Amino acid sequence: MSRRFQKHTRRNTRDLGGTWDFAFLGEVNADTVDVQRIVFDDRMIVPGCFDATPRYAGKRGLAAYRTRVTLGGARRARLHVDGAHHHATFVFDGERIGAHSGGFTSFYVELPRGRPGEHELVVLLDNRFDEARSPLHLEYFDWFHYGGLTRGVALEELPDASIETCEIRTLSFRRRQIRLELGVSAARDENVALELRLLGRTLLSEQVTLNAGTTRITRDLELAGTEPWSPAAPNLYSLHVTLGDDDFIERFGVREVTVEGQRLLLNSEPITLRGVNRHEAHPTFGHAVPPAVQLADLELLVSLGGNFVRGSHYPQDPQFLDLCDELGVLVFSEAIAWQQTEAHLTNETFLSAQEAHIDEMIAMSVNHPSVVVWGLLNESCSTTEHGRSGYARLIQRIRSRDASRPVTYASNQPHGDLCFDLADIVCVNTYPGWYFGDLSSVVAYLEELVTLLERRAPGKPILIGEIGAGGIYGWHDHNEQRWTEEFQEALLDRALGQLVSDPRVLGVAIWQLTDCRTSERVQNALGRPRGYNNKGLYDEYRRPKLAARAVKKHFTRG
Ligand code: ADA
Repeated sequence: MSRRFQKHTRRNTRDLGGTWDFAFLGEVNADTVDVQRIVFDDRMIVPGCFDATPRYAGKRGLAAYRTRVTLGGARRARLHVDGAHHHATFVFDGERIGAHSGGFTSFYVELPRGRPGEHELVVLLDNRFDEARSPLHLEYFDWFHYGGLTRGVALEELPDASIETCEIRTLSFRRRQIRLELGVSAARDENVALELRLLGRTLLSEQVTLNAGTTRITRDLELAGTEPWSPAAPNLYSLHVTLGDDDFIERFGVREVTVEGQRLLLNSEPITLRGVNRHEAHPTFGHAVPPAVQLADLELLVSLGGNFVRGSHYPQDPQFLDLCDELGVLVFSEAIAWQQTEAHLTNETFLSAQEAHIDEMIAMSVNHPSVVVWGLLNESCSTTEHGRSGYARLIQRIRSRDASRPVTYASNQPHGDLCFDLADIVCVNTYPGWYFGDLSSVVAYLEELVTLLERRAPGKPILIGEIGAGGIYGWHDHNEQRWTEEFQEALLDRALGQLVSDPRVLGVAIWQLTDCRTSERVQNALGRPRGYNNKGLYDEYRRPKLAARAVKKHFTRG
């Protein structure tokens, strides 16, 4: 919930983070449990993950979180929830008022109207695997699904006319021209004052007519005195929108991202992407990675000469994106998925859950200049006509919500993929020397792969979305045995040596920044010696492995 800038000065908001009452209920149904009879015999930190704490480590089931909220005189109040894992039911004074499925995105829960005073808020969180209830969190995925209120909760009290959405896109970086689109809701037809301020100056001040229900307000603005945002000069500006009694502050950058042939252009200049995949996970904190660790992750990346993060395989914390905006790190923001089958891609429950999740991802990240690419459906069924229909529908959903960024997906089927034409960037995950071939074949394989991709998807930029090898921290063997740090270093040295010097390649994201815990179904852990995905450049406590040295050598040379 904590952001790197203040979001409101008029709207009454309160961070509900802190210590909440807690009860682990286990095999209990959230729809039928008698909330009044829950015995809250423990406490839990929000934001946090209950199943990353020693007492509940690895437990799956229903958990109850309780706090008290005090409402003032406003008729309308709501919760702003930044990530609830992975199915949440909201109970206000004993009444079920809302539910949400799927973690890693922000959403709102309206509270009953016109009830000033103190109230009990209970959130029932279910981290069990249930394809009907939580279709976006499946047990076979190669990461550990933690449960909890991972990124915080805030209370907002809203006036009758309020700003629901605020989206800022650059129309022309040269003319410093942006388009502001506001989504406003009003209880009745009324005229209110709209004011826009930037850099201490009033850009616009006028009366606007709102209709009862929702109104869209669009204004194109030229921002004198601003400089474009880029990795080298990550200039950020805060636009303060005041509408009647409500307000909204949004931080943004003036920058354009376009694809031109095989190149990705930022403000008309070609850029190359040198980076890592990042799971938002930590052994002590689960998915609730604290800001200090988020910043350390970015500092590690930058110290290697990297400029790019693929948020694998779900939207990253808004505060992490704030830091990317500030540090000039480019982000591939990915909707949640992992090796979805044709059955998923033709299943209405899955597809509509994806659409809702895509909408939430875009709503929460659209104003981050660091986000330069949207992604979806990691390594899913892109090789059949039915699979393609799912890709087409979801890619279209992204484009309809935001046409200002290229769209891609990471394929692991370079030969048989049938969807490359649907994407703006061709992205392939590949593990030469690890899942197939040996060290000596890595360079030749990558050369052939890029040639194949150029043929199969002519004229599109080529991104290597994952490449890497396992390496267990502290395991050494100078014969370069698999799983040693030496092997991992040798493989990345060869792979990056080839990819960084190939002008046909837009970029590469190494698998992965740090090790992460994976599914408890160890039989699915792809022959790993522990229940961890040990392919990080850093171990799970962010200690560097030898491979970081090889990465730095190549990332800092071009
Ligand atoms: C895949 C997948 C990653 C991870 C990786 C691995 O390419 O996209 O999430 O599972 O393989 O470690 O095997």
